[in-house]
Amino acid sequence: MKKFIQKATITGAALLLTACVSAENQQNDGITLKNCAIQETIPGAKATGAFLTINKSDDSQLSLVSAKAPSVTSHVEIHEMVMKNGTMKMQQIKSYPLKKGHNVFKKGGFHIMLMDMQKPLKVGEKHELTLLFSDGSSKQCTASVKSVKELTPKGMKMNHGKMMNHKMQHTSMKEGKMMQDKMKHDMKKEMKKAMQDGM
Ligand SMILES: [Cu+2]
Repeated sequence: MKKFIQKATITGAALLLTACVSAENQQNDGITLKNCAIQETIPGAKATGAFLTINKSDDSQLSLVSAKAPSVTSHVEIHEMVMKNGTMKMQQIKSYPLKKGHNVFKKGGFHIMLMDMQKPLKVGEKHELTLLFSDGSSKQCTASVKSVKELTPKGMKMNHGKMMNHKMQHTSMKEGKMMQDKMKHDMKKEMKKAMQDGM
């Protein structure tokens, strides 16, 4: 009997160990990647954006922590677009908490940034994109290189208007119209620059 318990314990420990090991670098079954795409490189730019929809099927806590695109570059970051002093800027984030359902990475919003690229990407090329998650698992998709036009959301301009209105609600009435005009101007400039950088 004692021997049996010992054996059972060892088997249990071995199973646990196997489970831990296989969680590392395992394909995450709760995650589905859709519409994987990379924007063509704009002449002169060394960076471009990668976009996709990450669908999470369960309520588990999971974050996107990094991404890889070895055939494009070794320098990949996760970016968000933020309003700073009335202008739109993109900045790196360490992780992106995934909600249940669709998590959309698109132009003008959260995106994967491919940086320090050695050669330009042309429409029609395909590159492997690997996403790495907080539990050590990963998921891969094949991203097609698409044109700037194809990847720009149709309602993008409208969304910016919405964002601006939201910001205005937090601004005192005094600062009013002047700031709104300045913001419009700066945002146009920043968005233009960001687009040139590949966003
Ligand atoms: Cu970016």
